Amino acid sequence: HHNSHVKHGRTSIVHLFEWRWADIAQECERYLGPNGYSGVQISPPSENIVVTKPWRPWWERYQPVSHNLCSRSGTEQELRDMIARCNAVGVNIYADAVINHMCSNEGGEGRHSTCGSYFNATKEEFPSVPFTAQDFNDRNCTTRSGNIEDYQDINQVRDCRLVGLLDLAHRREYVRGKIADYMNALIDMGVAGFRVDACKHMWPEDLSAIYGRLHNLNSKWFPAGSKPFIYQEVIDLGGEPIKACEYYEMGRVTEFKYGARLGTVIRKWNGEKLSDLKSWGEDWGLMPSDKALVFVDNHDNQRGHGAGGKSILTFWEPRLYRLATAFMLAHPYGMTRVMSSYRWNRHIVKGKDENDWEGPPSFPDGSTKPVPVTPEGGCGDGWVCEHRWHPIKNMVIFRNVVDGEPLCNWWDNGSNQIAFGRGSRGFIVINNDDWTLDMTLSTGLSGGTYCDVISGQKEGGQCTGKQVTVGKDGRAHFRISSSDSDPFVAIHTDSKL
Ligand code: AAO
Repeated sequence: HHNSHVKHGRTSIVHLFEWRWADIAQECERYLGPNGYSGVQISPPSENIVVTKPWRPWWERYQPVSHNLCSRSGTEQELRDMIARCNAVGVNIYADAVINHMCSNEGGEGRHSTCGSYFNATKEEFPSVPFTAQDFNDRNCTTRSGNIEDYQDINQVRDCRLVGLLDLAHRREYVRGKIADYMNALIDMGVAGFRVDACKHMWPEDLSAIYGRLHNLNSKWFPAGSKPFIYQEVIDLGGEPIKACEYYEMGRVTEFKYGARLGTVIRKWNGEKLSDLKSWGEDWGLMPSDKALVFVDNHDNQRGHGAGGKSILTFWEPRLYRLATAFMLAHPYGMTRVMSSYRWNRHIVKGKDENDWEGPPSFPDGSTKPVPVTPEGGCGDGWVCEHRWHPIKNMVIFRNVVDGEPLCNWWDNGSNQIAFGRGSRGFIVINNDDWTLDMTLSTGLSGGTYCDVISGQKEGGQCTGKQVTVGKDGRAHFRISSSDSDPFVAIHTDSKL
């Protein structure tokens, strides 16, 4: 389950958090395919509880009540159409699979669900699956509250309820079968794989049994015999007995240290500096590169959920965020995921965001708004679309161009100015100091004039931004003011004029 089945040498996926299926289909065709994104992580497609207190929070989608495929993102038909259209332009779909639990024990009884299915959370009855009380872990959980109370106790973490969410008993063959059926329905529709939610809270052997039941990918779009790509959400910042490495064998794993540490360096906290990144990767205690799914922020830690803490950079700090994302996309470590967010009424009181629950831009009836594209190519109506920001889009392309090339020609000033290349195909220079960078550096590129893809790009043989002249000796002069709106420059073989 480690092969991501990316097409055309593409390398980066984008999480289109809370987007409607109809919008994702259009985005694949008009933007993601043409700009070299390899895939999309979609929000959970399964039917979930409707929460009205608070009003339709984004997190209601992490409380399934059945495996029916209707949600705020759209109907099953729209989901199917989106998967086919994205596959047709070589953009893979990875579904967020919430399989650890069903809804909260306080979810009540009725049809307050996104397809109107009946359920009874108090009695643990979900007839649309069906799951009944015997399919849950209550008997295996030893805490008084029935919830996870201590992350130092492995049994609690895996057999008790995560924040009150009814915890499925994956040891049961029946439960494994139902979950596999759900994932197989998506595979047959054409998804390329899954982000599996809350894996820390499931026993690796149970997950392995479930993955073992999965179909091969749909041969309409993927080579016969392809297994679904799987990346597992495990938060391991150290300090807990459950380790990310328990999950490596079964697929990739989210590397939460990545954004936390990178954010600290770029903010220059604790005296850390960009030049420290010379040894970025396993030497920093990060997991092996071929196991890691990496990101600057995710849908949880951009709003204070999950883990990572205050150092996490997000679109709310756009200048540093672009710099962090550019570094991530230039550096060979890990498989990269770009976040694409919506704005909410962030309101931090005593360090806590009181509106961290707010759902996507929506109409008064609770339905999600479409994503309008502005004439400038950005997004409106509260959708941030970081994946369309010029430097981020162009660094996704950079990563494709330099794919497989080693990091080389590292240079730093011992402070916050760094540069490095990727074989003979690309070179990036970053200035996060408070003074101008003015240096002649070895780029590894062949002689010629290149267009900087950060301040502009090559269009019809012309450069709309800064030009960089690389001499026959591979050396080029760079000057980056610390007050540039984006204090970094990147060139690659496809940006040669
Ligand atoms: C909502 C309400 C709750 C309510 C519940 C049930 O917010 O108040 O009790 O409904 O009615 C999302 C939201 C939740 C929401 C849930 C269900 O984030 O707020 O609950 O939907 O609607 C743990 C898990 C990790 C999980 C993360 C949020 O291990 O899997 O919590 N992420 C995924 C999804 C997420 C989703 C779910 C799972 C559930 O991405 O969107 O929840 O489907 C420690 C542990 C981590 C733990 C965090 C947070 O982290 O290590 O495992 O993550 O705490 O509890 C330092 C440490 C670091 C530590 C951190 C925070 O940094 O080094 O390890 O402090 O303490």
